[in-house]
Amino acid sequence: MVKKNVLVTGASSGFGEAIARKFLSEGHRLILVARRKERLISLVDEFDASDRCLIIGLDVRDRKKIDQEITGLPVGFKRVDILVNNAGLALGLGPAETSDPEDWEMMIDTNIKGMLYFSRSILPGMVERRSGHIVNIGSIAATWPYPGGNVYGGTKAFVQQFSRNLRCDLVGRNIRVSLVEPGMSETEFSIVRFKGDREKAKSVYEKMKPIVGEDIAETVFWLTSMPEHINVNQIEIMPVAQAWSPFSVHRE
Ligand code: NDP
Ligand code: 8X3
Repeated sequence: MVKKNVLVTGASSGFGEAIARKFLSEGHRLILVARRKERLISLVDEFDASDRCLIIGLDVRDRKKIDQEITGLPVGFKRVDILVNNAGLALGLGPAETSDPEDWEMMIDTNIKGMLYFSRSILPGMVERRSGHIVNIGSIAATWPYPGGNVYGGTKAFVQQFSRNLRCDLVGRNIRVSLVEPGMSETEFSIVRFKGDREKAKSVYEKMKPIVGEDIAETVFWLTSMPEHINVNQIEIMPVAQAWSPFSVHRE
């Protein structure tokens, strides 16, 4: 495989970290983005890969900073071949009427706007070069509602529709867009959702085998390695132990 420049948002943990590890182990050049810069530094040190990695510590809600960083990418990293829009989070699992509107804003600003800002900043270069691949990390929550999923599910439905619409915009320009929609996966996701309550987070994956970061990293690596005339549009992945429920019916 030709060595590529791969930008991964949310590379400090979970899927993003696993995706970064996979591409690093395959010899690619990485642009690693997250707020916890120290974790990105440790990852690069572990691979002894400072010559083929660029670390960008930022909050994906900060559009100006994203534009500044992408405009100022150093020689060697200017051409982003693969953008993985992965940074995201869920906050809370309560019903809408008691949810914290600040949590809603945080999810909307991170999961939706962060993805938009990075895509908008990187797309002109891809369009000019007539080459590139955007991989968006959505969720099963985009399609399958569950109690307490409200705004999180809404943000991932946006990710799903944006990914499909982007394909329409980009047809004929030789740029690929793929959407990966995982189900239950043990990362730091539930620790964040339950605001640091590690016991509660652990109980989500009790007595079942969840997806892990490496599973999603393999998927992203596979779909970006497909022949250039192939676009994997959308892929939904669940643990074998997870499936849909019947509709809930309230009876008086
Ligand atoms: P983690 O909490 O382990 O990782 C989330 C990553 O996103 C971290 O690297 C974090 O970095 C980064 N991030 C969060 N907010 C921001 C921000 N404002 N600016 C920059 N980076 C940010 O969770 P996952 O790996 O599970 O989550 C990755 C993606 O996968 C998310 O979009 C999530 O919605 C999605 N997903 C998760 C599933 C699951 O069950 N785990 C299932 C389906 C989808 P830092 O805090 O250092 O900034
Ligand atoms: C995370 C998976 O089912 O907790 O996107 O919403 S779920």
